[in-house]
Amino acid sequence: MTTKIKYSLLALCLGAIVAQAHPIIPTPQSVTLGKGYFVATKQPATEAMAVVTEKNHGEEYYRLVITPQKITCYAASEAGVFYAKQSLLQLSDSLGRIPCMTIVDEPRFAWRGLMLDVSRHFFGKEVVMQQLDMLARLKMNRYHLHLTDETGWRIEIKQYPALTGVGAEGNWSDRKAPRAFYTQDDIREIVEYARERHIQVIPEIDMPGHATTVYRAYPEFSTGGTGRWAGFTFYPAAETTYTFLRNVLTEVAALFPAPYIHIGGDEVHFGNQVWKTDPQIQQFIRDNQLGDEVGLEHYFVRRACEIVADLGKTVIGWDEIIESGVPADNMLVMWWRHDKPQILDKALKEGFRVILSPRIPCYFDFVQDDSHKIGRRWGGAFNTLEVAYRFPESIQARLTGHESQILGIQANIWTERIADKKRLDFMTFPRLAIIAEDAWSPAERKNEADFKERLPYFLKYLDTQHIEYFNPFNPAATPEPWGPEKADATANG
Ligand code: TNX
Repeated sequence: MTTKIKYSLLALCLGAIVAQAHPIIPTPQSVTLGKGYFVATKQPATEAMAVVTEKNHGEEYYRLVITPQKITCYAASEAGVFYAKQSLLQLSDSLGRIPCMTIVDEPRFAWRGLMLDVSRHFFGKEVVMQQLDMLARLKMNRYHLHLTDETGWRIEIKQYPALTGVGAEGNWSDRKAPRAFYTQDDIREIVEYARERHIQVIPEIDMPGHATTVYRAYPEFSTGGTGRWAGFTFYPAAETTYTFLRNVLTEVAALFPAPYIHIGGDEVHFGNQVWKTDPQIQQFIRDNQLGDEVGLEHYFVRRACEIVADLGKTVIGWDEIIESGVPADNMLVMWWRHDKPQILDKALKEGFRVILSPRIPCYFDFVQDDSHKIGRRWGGAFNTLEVAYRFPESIQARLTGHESQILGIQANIWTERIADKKRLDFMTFPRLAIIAEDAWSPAERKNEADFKERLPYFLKYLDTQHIEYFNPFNPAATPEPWGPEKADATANG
């Protein structure tokens, strides 16, 4: 090799390293480093940022130009300006110095989400707001609240007060825990807090399964299985059930400005044994030519979709609902069964729009280190930081040709084994930062070694916010926090 070629290769490598040398998570689409610093005289440094509106860009696009003299943000909308600020906050050191550079940035996916299960264990609005702050910092824009399940109904519905009466009592680890739920005012506050951070809040009312709280509060709308599955489902064969749902969803739709309502739709077969023996249900199946209990389940989903459509919203459901016969244009699907990739293939082939949320690597109730004892594994597999970082490239072959149908990525925190904030944060961080990068940064900009260089800055930030996390650089320094023992309250402990 000639010396000249050697030097150009070296320059190329250095160029690649230098181009990445910044602490921003998720890493931007392009960064060109300049010379010197801008020194902010006021804190936060965002105060010094001038904004220039520049049309003809995506809503979330921004260009940030930092010179020793000034900081300018070019963006088409408020969202872009907001994301420029997040980058700036991550760049500013404790002396208010910001290295000169130009960033041109835009997200890879439109849907960058986090779901919190507040049914199994409830988390109050302060916790929710801190999660929203962290989502904003990481340029994420969807917050899905799993509000109802077997263990607790967590949203006030004025027309049916028993839902948050007996329905909000207890949780997964303590059946006698005092009532806990969001009032409608709490929800309004959460929604507004999220809106200020460019985050849409999506409510989920799970049906026809995972509805045991309704059995406790209004057994007339309920049926289910036997033993611990008693009351697991709504009663699918009476018009009164659908009227009840319409009334509930009408209140829900009015509280959440997001154009979506999530209706769950998962795991009905766990607890619908009574459907097989109840004469009225069997008659209903015959009268409506539904074939069998699965046909009835699909009928239920279609009815729920109609109600949501009447309310001017689009349905989201767990991947089971692609079988329901609802046209692909009318709903969004969350693919969660990582062990059933053929469901993802089918959804894409049939034209559904899909949010990628497979258990591996998107479920934060799975352990993140082999030394951790509490939390899920799947046939030995769990969600390490590396597995999370290689997503969705790890399933790229399935996505190719369907790019426009992939809305984005969402992480889900199921809380059977998470009963307090300490463990909640430990299971969330730093994996949330990884999912954020998966969802925002283009594949060709992702680089595991470089991410590991940037992550310590983020961990330091978590320290300043008193947020617990797992430290992958020194696992012994962050021992696994306590989580509740398995109870018999759900199938998924
Ligand atoms: C499956 S994901 C469930 C949840 C559990 C979770 C635990 C989904 C649609 N259903 O009810 O909490 O597994 O990992």
